[in-house]
Amino acid sequence: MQGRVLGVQLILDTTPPTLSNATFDYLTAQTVRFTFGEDVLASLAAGDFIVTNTDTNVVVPAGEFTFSATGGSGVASIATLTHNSSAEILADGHYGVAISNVSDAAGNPLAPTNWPFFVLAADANHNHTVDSIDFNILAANFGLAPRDFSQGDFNYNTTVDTIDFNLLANNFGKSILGDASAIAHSAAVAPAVRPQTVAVATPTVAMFGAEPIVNENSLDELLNYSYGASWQTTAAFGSLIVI
Ligand SMILES: [Ca+2]
Ligand SMILES: [Ca+2]
Ligand SMILES: [Ca+2]
Repeated sequence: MQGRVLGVQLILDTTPPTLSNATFDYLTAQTVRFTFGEDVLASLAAGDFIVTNTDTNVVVPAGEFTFSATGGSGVASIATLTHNSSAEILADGHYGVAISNVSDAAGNPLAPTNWPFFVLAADANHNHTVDSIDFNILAANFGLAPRDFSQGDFNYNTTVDTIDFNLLANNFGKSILGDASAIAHSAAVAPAVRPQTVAVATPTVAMFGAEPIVNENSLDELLNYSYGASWQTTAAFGSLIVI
């Protein structure tokens, strides 16, 4: 009886993993989510992801995030970092997530990767600018719960209230453009009039107009429209918005 030689085909994986998708999920928390092109689960750890405010070059402390990873053999791995609710919400600005020490089962490393995103409080529709569109969204949801960021819950406590109102008032007219080079421009076009945060009052739904505010309204027009005769000046508005 002749022996048989069984053929064994070795398939060597020499292809490094890729980052196939990345998102900043901002609706109910501030979460960055990364999907890789293949299984890299065994290599994933919280320390592989460093979040830096690229406007200030300050690293967000790792302890402010909760890390998780899912996947398995033959499955694309997903890593998420969720900014903890116990920490202040991430400050407005541009951010980059540096990803390192990620590799597939064969040891092929992910090329050094830095993924950018931006944070702008009260930008309900996430279009880089806080304007009357966002104001109308907040007004339509004021006093309601549960709501998410796109509905005016800008501090992630599920309720749209004066805290969210103040975040919007403080950022009204502010833009954060898509890349760091735009920051100077953004600052240059910031409105001269900014509400002050000095006194205490509680806006109610009744204070908001029933009709949408058109986008070309100035801040003063918007505030007069919203608050009527009792709130004719920006100064009066300023006295309204503080917690
Ligand atoms: Ca591979
Ligand atoms: Ca907006
Ligand atoms: Ca809220």
